Amino acid sequence: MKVFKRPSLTPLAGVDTDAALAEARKLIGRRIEQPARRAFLQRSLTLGGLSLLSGCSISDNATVEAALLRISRFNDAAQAWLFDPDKLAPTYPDSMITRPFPFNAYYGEDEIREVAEAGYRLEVTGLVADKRSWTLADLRAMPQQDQVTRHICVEGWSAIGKWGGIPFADFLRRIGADTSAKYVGFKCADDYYTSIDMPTALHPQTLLTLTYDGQPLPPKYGFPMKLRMPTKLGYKNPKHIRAIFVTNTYPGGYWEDQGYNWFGGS
Ligand SMILES: Nc1nc2c(c(=O)[nH]1)N[C@H]1C(S)=C(S)[C@@H](COP(=O)(O)O)O[C@H]1N2
Ligand SMILES: [Mo]
Repeated sequence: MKVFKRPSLTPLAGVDTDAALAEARKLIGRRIEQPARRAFLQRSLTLGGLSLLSGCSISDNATVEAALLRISRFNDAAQAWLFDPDKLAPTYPDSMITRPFPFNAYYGEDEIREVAEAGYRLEVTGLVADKRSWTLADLRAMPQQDQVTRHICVEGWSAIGKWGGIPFADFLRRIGADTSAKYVGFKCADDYYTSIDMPTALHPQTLLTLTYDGQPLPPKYGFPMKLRMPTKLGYKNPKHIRAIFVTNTYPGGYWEDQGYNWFGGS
């Protein structure tokens, strides 16, 4: 049985929705530079979208205000790249790493999944030429890269961390993935799952990470593997990955299937 930590969106009672949305649109207008993008976001903004963007379930005027405040505090630079598919996400010096880096999952820290290295195999299926599974040693033998980037969670926090691993585009090429396919899906050892669009999978900053801060990824950050995408919100970054598949059939995701935006970033 699944335990959902976050409340689902509640119906609106006593909320001046028109005023709230007008205010949110103003906010977006001020913050997004390109007119076409701004117009699109302003047109497509709904109260549900507002609550997804802010991680608040909107139940009264006070939470609408809290949601707006959270969005308005959203770092300007982060927002510029989050909504722009052509830009690279900012990177930071090691001195800016958030210590300790926060833990988050749909369960508490007392239930962190311990995946054993012995016997671990990464399964690869779907539209790929080479469906052999991978040991961690196989993965560590591929060329690795580091990134120090900001992770943004819809619950209203962000933190800078340092991850190392295989550029995911290299991995996809190595397994002969059909890169004209629409989706890459992920199944995790804790029953979490998510999926991303192929352009994001091929983005130069998308890494199949095996390390955190120079050490093997600890269990709380997703041992043995987390897909790290600084262009996507936290819930799109799967930890404890046990299977990767390439497909044209929409795979959804743990939070996405409960109403979180599937794109979840740029
Ligand atoms: N397998 C798995 N991956 C997951 C989650 C989860 O519950 N299970 N939570 C997601 C969310 S909402 C966030 S914010 C990040 C948290 O990563 P961290 O613990 O390294 O900060 O993991 C994401 N990936
Ligand atoms: Mo998150």
